[in-house]
Amino acid sequence: MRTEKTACILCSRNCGLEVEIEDRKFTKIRGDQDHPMTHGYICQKAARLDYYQNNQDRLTHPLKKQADGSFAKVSWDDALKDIAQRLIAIREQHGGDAFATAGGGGQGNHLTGAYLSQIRKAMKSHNQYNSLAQEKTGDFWVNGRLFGSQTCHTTEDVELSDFVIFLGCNPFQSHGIPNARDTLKEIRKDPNRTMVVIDPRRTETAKQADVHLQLKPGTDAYLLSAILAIIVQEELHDQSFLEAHCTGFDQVKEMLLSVPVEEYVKIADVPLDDVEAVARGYAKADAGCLRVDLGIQHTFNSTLNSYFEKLLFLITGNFAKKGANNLHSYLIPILNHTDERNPKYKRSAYHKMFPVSGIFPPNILPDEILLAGDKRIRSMFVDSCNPLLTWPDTPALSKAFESLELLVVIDVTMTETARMADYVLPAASQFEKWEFTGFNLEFPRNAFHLRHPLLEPLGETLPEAEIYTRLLEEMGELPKDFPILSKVAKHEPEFSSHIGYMAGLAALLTRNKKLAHYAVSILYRTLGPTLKDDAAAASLLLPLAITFAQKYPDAVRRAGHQGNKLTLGVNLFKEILNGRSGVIFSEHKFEEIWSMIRHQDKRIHLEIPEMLDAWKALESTTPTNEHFPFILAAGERRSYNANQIYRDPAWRKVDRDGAMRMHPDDAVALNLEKGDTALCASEHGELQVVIDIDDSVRRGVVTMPHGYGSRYDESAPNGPALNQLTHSTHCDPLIKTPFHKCVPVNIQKLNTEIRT
Ligand SMILES: Nc1nc2c(c(=O)[nH]1)N[C@H]1C(S)=C(S)[C@@H](COP(=O)(O)OP(=O)(O)OC[C@H]3O[C@@H](n4cnc5c(=O)[nH]c(N)nc54)[C@H](O)[C@@H]3O)O[C@H]1N2
Ligand SMILES: Nc1nc2c(c(=O)[nH]1)N[C@H]1C(S)=C(S)[C@@H](COP(=O)(O)OP(=O)(O)OC[C@H]3O[C@@H](n4cnc5c(=O)[nH]c(N)nc54)[C@H](O)[C@@H]3O)O[C@H]1N2
Ligand code: SF4
Ligand SMILES: [Mo]
Repeated sequence: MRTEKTACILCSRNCGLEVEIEDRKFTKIRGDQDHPMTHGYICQKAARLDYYQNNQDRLTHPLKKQADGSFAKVSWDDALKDIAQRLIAIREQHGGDAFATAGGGGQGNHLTGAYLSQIRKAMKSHNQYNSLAQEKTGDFWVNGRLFGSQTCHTTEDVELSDFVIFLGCNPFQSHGIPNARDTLKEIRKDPNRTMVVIDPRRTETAKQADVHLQLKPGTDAYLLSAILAIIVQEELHDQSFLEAHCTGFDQVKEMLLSVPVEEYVKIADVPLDDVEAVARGYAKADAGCLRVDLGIQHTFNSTLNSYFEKLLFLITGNFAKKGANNLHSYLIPILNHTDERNPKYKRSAYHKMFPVSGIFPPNILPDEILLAGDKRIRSMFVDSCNPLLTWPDTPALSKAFESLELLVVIDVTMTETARMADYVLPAASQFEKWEFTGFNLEFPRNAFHLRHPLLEPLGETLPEAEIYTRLLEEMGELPKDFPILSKVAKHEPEFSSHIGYMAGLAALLTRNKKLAHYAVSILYRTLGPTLKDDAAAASLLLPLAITFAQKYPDAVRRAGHQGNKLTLGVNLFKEILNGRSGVIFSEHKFEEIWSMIRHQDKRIHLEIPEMLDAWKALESTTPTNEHFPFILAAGERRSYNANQIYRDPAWRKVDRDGAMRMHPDDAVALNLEKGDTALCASEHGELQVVIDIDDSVRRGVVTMPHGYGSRYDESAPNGPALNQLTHSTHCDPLIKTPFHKCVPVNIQKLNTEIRT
């Protein structure tokens, strides 16, 4: 038995863990007190982490689909050779955009994305599809316009705020903020702090709030414009902040002065007094803070909602200060800036859709495969993602994947998507290799946790770094060795801080521009073998740490790292490599935020013409009708779901069926009781569900959990496979993020069992 440090990989918080290991099993799991952000905090989900590691669906060797549909074991060499040849043939016959990738990292593994992106480069493809573009790209697009770059991402200082609004998020279950349950408890206990929740359900978070605005689903755009209007009509906006830091407020103000507040509040179906109290309280707070998530992003007007949300903290000056919303810096550059007004960013072939932050939305994918004719996507790599369950419109996506000439899935387990693949390549699990997350989105202090392997890779599994590097070599894109650079790396004395190596690498990439696309794999093959504890896959952190330290030397020094211009970044790299609980890498000052704004005038541009047009065109619609009278929130976060990361249903302590929550009055009207089975049908598909009676939901609204529906060990689906009900066209017209929280459905009782 031994004890090791690592982190939980089930949500973006990646809480630090201490695990006891016996015979490849995690026998005890507790929070790591030494983790610089989470300080020992964990939630109930982490305790059952071993199911991720050890389950029947774990892959152990490469598999190739046979003519009869079954899989046969193949060697890595044969698999990679054949895949390489087929990729080259597709690129030569149809051009690079016949290839696309899906995924590239889940909640805890972003190292793989850096290696996967090189395959897109090798294929000359722009087609990056990722789950972020079915939730957050509306937010990123708005950031691009407001701050000048889609990489300007906002974060929230909830812990130090005195007036927090949780808008369309349920941090008690979904986390998303540091040490969520402790943080919520502290706000609740403190009479000088206010918590507001805006959510159609009386969630676990709402139950702790001072004010809960239980709005009608999908009406956030009305409620938010009413709140903004009250603030401006009562002159509670921060004029001096707006004058000092923003442009375009006049156009926004003009719109706000004409908002019919009472009418809009009525549409949202919440008490006007409460709305006014929230507007006034937030505008007058010393440090108001807004935290949002899927509740506004997965519903009607999602991009406009993101715009309103940001206007709210900007017009009240709740920005760039303690306890408010802020920008942050990145050690791992997970987002790009791809402004659609710049023709250099290619659009998709069929929908002519533009990427946001470099990413295309899953909602257009079925059509880009099935309907784009000669320009269609013919081949895909899917890594750390299970689109067949998690992306909208399973029937359409399934048909599309069926038609691909080559589908390769890289995963740790056999998934619904993997079952459709021509090749399934087994990755070592996140506890069998070096890994990290790029979800380090905090300000002013930010931490990074490089996790070391705790176990040997299972069977023939390989880390993605090795899989993709070998594939590039097989494709003839990357020489098998770089003798001079390897020699420099090997013989450079420790005290020289990799200066000779970095100079050698820069010289190589300048001489051979094409190789610059593969810098990550070159680092892996040359610097990698010289790093202790076989940390080769993490060698890309050297240039990233150097770049970060050059950009923010003061923030790195404030975080406790030392060194001169040449050595500061290298020292940061070394501390990251050696730290087992994670390290603080930056400590910013609030005034540094202004230099993070990317507009040349360093101001925030409040006027976004597309959003003002969408605002003018706001039209109150009722999604339900006589055939589909209920609104289904398709994808709720609960105590025992964690995306599709676990496959063995035994991990769930409660809610094994992933029951549908329904208001007691609706249940009576449908003659349903707790535990009954019913048929839930949308216009596009149907699912059998188990009913739970719950008065936390509004009448006419039902909810089902995300993260169910997998066919573990080839068994029947475990709970609702929600995306059988969703459709790819039910999405934001501009950014194409799905309206999962607002799916019109009908519900019919199935069993006729008579109870006594
Ligand atoms: N337990 C658990 N935690 C998770 C995950 C998980 O699968 N399980 N997944 C992780 C991931 S990938 C993500 S993106 C986050 C998501 O985290 P959240 O967004 O916080 O989670 P959800 O429960 O999907 O949705 C949040 C809330 O939106 C509300 N809502 C529904 N419709 C509307 C509406 O029209 N307006 C408003 N204002 N609210 C609405 C719902 O009632 C719900 O309480 O969670 C992360 N954490
Ligand atoms: N209807 C509906 N659909 C939704 C949602 C919803 O609320 N409603 N939520 C959406 C949201 S917000 C998100 S973020 C997505 C999430 O959905 P996905 O992007 O599909 O991500 P995960 O479910 O986390 O899938 C992770 C996959 O990665 C694999 N994996 C784990 N570790 C590794 C590793 O080290 N290497 C490799 N190669 N693979 C690994 C797991 O086995 C699993 O198959 O789902 C979305 N889908
Ligand atoms: S699920 Fe999220 S909040 Fe819970 S322990 Fe894991 S990382 Fe932390
Ligand atoms: Mo997500």
